Amino acid sequence: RVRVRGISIHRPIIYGNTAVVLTQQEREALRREGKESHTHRWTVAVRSAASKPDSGIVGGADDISTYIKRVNFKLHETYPTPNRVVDAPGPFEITETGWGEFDVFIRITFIPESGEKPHSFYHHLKLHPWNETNEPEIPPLEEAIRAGPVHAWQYDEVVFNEPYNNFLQTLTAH
Ligand code: SLL
Repeated sequence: RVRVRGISIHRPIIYGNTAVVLTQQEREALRREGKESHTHRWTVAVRSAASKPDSGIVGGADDISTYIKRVNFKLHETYPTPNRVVDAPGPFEITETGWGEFDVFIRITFIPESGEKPHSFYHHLKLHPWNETNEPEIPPLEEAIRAGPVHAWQYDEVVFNEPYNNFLQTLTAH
C-alpha cells in the first residue's frame, strides 16, 4: 500500500456530554441499588459533527464507524469497570448516573487499514450549569432543574495526512 502524497482528509467530529438531574423516582430506584448519592444521568459521546435537523440530538448524523474501530472511555475510578469500550458500529457513547464531575479519558482507535495511531484526549464531564458569576459552585438541585440539561461539547477535526490509497477510498466512498 502507498500513501497518497499532498492529500489530507478532514473529518468533523464532536465529543462531550449531556447531563440531566435525576427525577425523584429515578433517585429512589437508585437508592435501592445503593447509589443514594447519585444526582445526575449523563451521556458522554464521540459523534459526527453533523446533526440531523430537529432530532434534538447533538451531532451523529454521519456514520463515523466507517473509519473508527473502537472508542475507549476511561471513567473515574469510583465507577465499576471504569474502562468502558465501545466497538464499531457504535453509537460511541456511554450513559451512566453519578454525583460528580471528572475528566473522562477518551481514546479513538481507527480502523486498521488507516495505519493511524489512536487519538487520545480528555473531556471534563460537566454536570452543573454554568452560573453568571463563573464561580465553581455547585448550585442547588432545584436551580439545576430549572436551568435544564447541561451540554458540554467540543468540535474537533480528525485529520488524515497523506492517507494510504485503500484507506482514502474508504474515506471518500461515504
Ligand atoms: C469530585 N474529583 O470529587 C471528583 C470525582 C467522581 C464522581 C467525582 C461515581 C458514582 C458512584 C461518581 O459519580 N463519581 O459512586 O458510583 O467531585
